[in-house]
Amino acid sequence: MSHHENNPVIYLKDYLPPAFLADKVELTFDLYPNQTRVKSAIYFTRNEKRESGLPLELHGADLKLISLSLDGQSVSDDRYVLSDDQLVITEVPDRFLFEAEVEIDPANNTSLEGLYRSNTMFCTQCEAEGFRKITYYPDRPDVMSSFTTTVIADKTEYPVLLSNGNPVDKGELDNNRHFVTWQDPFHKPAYLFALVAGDLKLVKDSFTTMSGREVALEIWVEPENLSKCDHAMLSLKNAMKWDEEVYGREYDLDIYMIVAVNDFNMGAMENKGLNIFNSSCVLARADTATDMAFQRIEGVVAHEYFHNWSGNRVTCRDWFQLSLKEGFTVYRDQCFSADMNDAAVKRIEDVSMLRTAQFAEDAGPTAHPVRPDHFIEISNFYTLTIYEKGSEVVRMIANLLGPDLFRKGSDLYFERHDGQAVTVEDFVAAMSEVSGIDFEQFMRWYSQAGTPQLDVSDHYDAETKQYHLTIRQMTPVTKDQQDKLPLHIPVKTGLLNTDGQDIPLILVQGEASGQQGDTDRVLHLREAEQTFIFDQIPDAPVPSLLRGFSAPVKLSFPYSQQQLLHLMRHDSDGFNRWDAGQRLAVDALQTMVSEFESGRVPELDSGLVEAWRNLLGSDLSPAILAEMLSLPEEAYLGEQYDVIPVDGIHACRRIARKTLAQALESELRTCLETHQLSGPYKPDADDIGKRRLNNTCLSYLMTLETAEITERVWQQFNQADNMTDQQAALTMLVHSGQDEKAREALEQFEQQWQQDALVMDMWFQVQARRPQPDALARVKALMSHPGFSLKNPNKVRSLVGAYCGQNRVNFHGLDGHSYRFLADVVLELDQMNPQIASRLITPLTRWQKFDAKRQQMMQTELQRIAQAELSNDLYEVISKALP
Ligand code: B3K
Ligand code: ZN
Repeated sequence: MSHHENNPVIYLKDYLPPAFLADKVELTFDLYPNQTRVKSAIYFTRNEKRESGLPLELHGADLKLISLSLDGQSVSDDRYVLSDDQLVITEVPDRFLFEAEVEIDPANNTSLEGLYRSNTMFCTQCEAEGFRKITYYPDRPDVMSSFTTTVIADKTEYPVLLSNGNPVDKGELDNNRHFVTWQDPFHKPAYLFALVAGDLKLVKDSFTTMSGREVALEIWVEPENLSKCDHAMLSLKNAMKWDEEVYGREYDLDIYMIVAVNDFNMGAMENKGLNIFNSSCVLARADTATDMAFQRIEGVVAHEYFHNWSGNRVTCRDWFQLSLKEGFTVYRDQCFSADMNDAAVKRIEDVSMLRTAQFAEDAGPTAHPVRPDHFIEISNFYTLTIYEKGSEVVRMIANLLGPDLFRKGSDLYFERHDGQAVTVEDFVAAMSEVSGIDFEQFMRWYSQAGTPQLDVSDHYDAETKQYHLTIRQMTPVTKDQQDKLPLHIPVKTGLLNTDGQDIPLILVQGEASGQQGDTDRVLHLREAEQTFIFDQIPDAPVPSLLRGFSAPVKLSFPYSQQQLLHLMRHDSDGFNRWDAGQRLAVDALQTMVSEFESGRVPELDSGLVEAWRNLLGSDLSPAILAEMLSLPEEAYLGEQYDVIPVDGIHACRRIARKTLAQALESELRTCLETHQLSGPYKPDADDIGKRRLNNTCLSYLMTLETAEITERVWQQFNQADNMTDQQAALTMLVHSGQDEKAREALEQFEQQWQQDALVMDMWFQVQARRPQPDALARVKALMSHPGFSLKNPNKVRSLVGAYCGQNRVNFHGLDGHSYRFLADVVLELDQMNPQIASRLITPLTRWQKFDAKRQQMMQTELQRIAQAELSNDLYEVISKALP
């Protein structure tokens, strides 16, 4: 564990090109669990972009140096300096061959970074700075090289030996060992290096690219998972085709491999030609995985595949540019999923997540711009801001250019920078060049943190038939930045007449994309305050603002209930139709929360009940209807307050659900009967929508707590042929007040699924989220369950993460026990896996949003953590979060 005082802040402004470039790298791994030997041969050339005479500086961590030579001569002790994280060799020539041998200990590597063991296999995770735990190397993304890798291991225990590129040699060795040599001709940074060794089984397919080349597609898994790979394989083929059609991008190697690993810090990793996946993001079968899991797998498989161009062929100059590959690739995977499924539903899901979690991050102590300008530990910057807000920034660029110019821009970017490590400026320059659009002001989206707030007001002049929209923008101060400047914000706008039809828009003041007379226009907001004037508007319209969520901002407009109902019913923009309903629900729930806080009995506005009744009688698609019937989540409601009334939100949302169920019981039952599914399970958009709608209706009805509904849910739990319905029923039973039924269901589920780690994750999660007050005791008890392990990130997330992050009413219990619990777990975890520890702590860092008593208890725990010897990761987060 390194101490923070040794690990200074790194600044973007200090960037310098590398002193040496690597032309060619040859690696040999002799794999043993505790004593793996890594031999490296690296051909270095001095970089002309830097001054002459600089020493060779290589990164290295947790390595035991065995031997070192330059051009075949061993290096004497006085020519190099070895520290905890570096090897520095002075007086080296301009070109030379560097050779080293090191020893590492994969079996004791619990950080899951570098080379480590997961069950009985060896695997790697190098992004961002994990390669330095494998051998000495300039571990920075702007050093790109070809790699040849030889893997040697026991033939019986590790029959399968994989690395990047194409296999070029293999053979038998003494002592029951064998080897395979892999060659990756594409120059890549070390963070894209990968190696896997294990007793794995193969699911094989192939894809013919648009130029007619055949690519072998391989998914490698543990034997018991062979039946769970079909969906990932189909998703991969769809993604390959989509990237050819939509971006003109073709795959480049002859083989594309995916390996499923149980112990993995994130979702997956885009290593060149050898993606390594968290098993939760590859494995799915109808009876074991929910619809949500199926869709996540489709998205993640595509995301990693799309990185082959946006990330691998064109990579980042330095880690400050992380969103260059991540924001762009998330945008690409979101568009792909929208094309494969229901686009409006996909947008609703993505925006919900952004508005709940990313907005909270952007307002909290770890707020940072899409391109940060400093960090202590880069692993802390794989955030919702880099990924999701980064994607929104690319989406805004795409919307400003339109599809044809955006494609021209991406073509130019990929062609111009193929094989290079580049910056956000290079991406935006390509977009600007093909469109002639000036992005100077827009670039502030990359440098300014915080969620902009738009306050909109309107005025209709019956005399001139003109309609005025005045928009004010303000970005709140964030912990990292005091001064905020106005942004260039695309506000896609429509106006509805009294019949609910879109009015042709003739703009006579203000800048907008599109043609005069179009029914929606993208208004270009640039000033702190600006008025847009529309001409020839026959009657006072209802504005539909920020259609499709055209910018990642909070927008307020003094809508009346009537206006929101009008939008809910008629808006031609599916996203805004949903959003109007959410605004209506937020208003109603906020009213209830004030009643609750002032000791009155909260009552749900009858206007909302009628709106929901109308929804149930409408002809909306099941998927959209399910979204529209769902009340905003507690976390989103919390975001509407400066001080979150945790208990009020929880209580009122429950009351509101029950009120709706009582008032709309017969409509909900009819809806349930109308959308029954038949035939075998299919994870397509239609069936997913129907299952979602049925389970939404059923969970409303479950609040009535009648024996008949409970029996119905119990039957679904028992008889479902798919995990979506089984898991939904389990959740309804466990979260209802009927403890006996809950216990029975959990026992049965455990009996049925105890052999399946991924299904058991759901079993842990459903209990972690249980609203009853016994939740913390249960979570603590479950940590001793044989299926739980603090070393496995999926388990930690399912139990501790789900409890602290999603069970708000219990986590924020006024006894403060949960705060202490989280601090204890994080301190223990930090010793093993700093990346997971520093993520898990998030809920405690958000103390600003709670009342004085809770604030004080949360701060006490943060201070207690700060007293300990911490990893860099946790130290950085704690030091930002402390008052
Ligand atoms: N690029 C990886 C994330 C690596 C995280 C390292 N701490 C997954 C992805 O975004 O595709
Ligand atoms: Zn990514």
